Amino acid sequence: MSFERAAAFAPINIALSKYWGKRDHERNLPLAPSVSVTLAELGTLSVVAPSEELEGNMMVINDKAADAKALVRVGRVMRTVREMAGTEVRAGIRSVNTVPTAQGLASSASAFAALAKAATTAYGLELDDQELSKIARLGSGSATRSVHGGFVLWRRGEEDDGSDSLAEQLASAEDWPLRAVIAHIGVGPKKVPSGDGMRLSADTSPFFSAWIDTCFTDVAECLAAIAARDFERLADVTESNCLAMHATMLATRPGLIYWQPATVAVMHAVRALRAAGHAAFFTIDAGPSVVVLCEAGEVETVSRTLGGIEGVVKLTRTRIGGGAHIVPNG
Ligand code: 2P0
Repeated sequence: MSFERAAAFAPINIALSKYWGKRDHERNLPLAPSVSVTLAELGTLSVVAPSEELEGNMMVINDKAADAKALVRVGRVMRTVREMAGTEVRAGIRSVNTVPTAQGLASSASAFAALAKAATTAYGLELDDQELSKIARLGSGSATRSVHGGFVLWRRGEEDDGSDSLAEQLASAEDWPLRAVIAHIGVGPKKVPSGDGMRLSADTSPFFSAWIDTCFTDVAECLAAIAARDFERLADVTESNCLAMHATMLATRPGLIYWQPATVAVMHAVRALRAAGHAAFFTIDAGPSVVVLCEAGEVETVSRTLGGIEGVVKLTRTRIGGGAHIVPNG
């Protein structure tokens, strides 16, 4: 069998109802379902080139050799792809991010969705996007959702082998063309990787089981809001789910404090905008930066407001976009 080099791009996604807790740390199986939107433009380009001459996978991330932790995750994805393709042939892999790594904007989500798409294509596998999302999940939980564009549900699944823990699209970017303004609040790489933070929260946060229960009702609320294109309803559930996750993080021992003063200032500013009739709401992942989702007509007002907040170092405006895709000649 011959294999061919393939390049794929995948975007980042931002969760509306979040993933913070695993039932299986090897397979990245979540304790609860989650819902996200896929953002346009920011993401990862991954190039996979199978070669008979390689004895192991070679991996370069942003022009540097991948570290041991990244290689373990990449190895899980590549081993599964090789098994499905029925080959021992290894590959050279290059990954380039257009989003700062480890700042609470999900670069591992785009990286592993792009890797899954490029690797399955390079090894000649023809998978639909739900099957592809399961392979992306082996690298990083949130990557499950970046395979699809638009609004996405990652099902918890019941099976121990993860065969039913996959992502599906709920609505496309065209169905509900919201915009996003990202307020970058930079303080360098986060100290606790998400997987370690989740384990610590599960072990020590007194709110953890209530948090997981909340996710099931919040996901149902997100599905209803998205089906009805009900902005207010989506705003309310997204902000409260984000705050419930951070309450759980804060109550972890030792406390996981991802916010900076500017993070809190942005939340208050967005709340004030909404109270004044502007269609905008916030959400925050495991880092200080804030993603504000808004209607297209509000981008200018939101940008002006966030740009005036001390500690916001950069704004990125973007749209909701499509999912992982092959880049011809990439
Ligand atoms: C999310 N986060 O739903 C949540 C919100 C961070 C806060 O998914 O260990 O990097 O690779 O499965 O996917 C970050 O977790 O963790 C994450 P792993 P991942 O987007």
